[in-house]
Amino acid sequence: MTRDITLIGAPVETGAWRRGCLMGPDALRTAGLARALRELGHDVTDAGDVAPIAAEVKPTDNPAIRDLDLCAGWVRALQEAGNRVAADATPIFMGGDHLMAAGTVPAMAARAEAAGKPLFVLWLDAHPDIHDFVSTESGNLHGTPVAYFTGRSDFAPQFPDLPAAVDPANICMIGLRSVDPYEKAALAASPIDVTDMRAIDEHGLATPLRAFLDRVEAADGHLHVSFDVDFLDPAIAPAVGTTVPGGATFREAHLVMEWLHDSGRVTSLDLAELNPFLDERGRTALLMVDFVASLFGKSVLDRPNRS
Ligand code: B3U
Ligand code: MN
Ligand code: MN
Repeated sequence: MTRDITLIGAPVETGAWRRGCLMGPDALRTAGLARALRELGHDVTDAGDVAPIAAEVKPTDNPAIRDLDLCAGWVRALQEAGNRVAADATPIFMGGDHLMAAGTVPAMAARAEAAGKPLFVLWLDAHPDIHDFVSTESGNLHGTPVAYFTGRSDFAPQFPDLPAAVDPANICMIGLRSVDPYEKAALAASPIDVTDMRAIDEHGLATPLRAFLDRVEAADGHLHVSFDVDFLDPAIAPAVGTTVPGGATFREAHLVMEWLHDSGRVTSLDLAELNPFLDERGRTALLMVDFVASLFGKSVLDRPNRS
């Protein structure tokens, strides 16, 4: 299937403690993202980078929170950029730290709602990013997008009112291995489908991912994939500020991408947390391009789609 793919740069870095994610979109461009997708037959447009909307927002009661004004401006700008994506286009949002998902996911939820479909979210990450303004201890707002876009916590008036919330029952998280106590309790009380690394070691990725993709199919849903580089093991993907040992292997991640392709369900993608300042000769950026190629149809052999 040939797609209209729009690349949208989201060089937000104020959600993370370490600087450098600002360079993420350009590193993905340099690593040949557009070329790899064109070689697979897709139509690719690079829409350039989004810029934050200048904002001055009411301070919160949590003094730990960093760069709130800039973060709020990014969330607003990325929602507006997401709202401009055509109904039949497949956007790839090139981050940027994971705060980007507070902009991209609500826009994709609104787009799905306009099409009369539910939005499902596959969250590939070492972290659940389900903190809020009150619970975050680090103050890094890349740890908060899931609580925002599910409507679980109140982010008003600093972040925009949600155009459409994502039903937590439609979220599947795979790869978790760094979960704060508050987040543990939040997940226990939520219908979010969680597969941590222990479950992957015990049963593999196949069962939870296939079950989730079957649900997306049965509901005829849209599927947004939010891919945090730290989903991967730091041995293969060092260019990320928050490395957590024991992540997905090269083969596991490729298999996830291939199944996502075979499902035909992916309608939008975030590439989050790539920090090129921490990379080694561009290897993480090149690896991410390779995974995206798998997601959009690159395969070793031609084989009939699995059901
Ligand atoms: N949960 C921690 C750590 C973290 C979340 N997301 C990333 N790191 N990348 C926090 O700071 O909220
Ligand atoms: Mn994340
Ligand atoms: Mn993470």
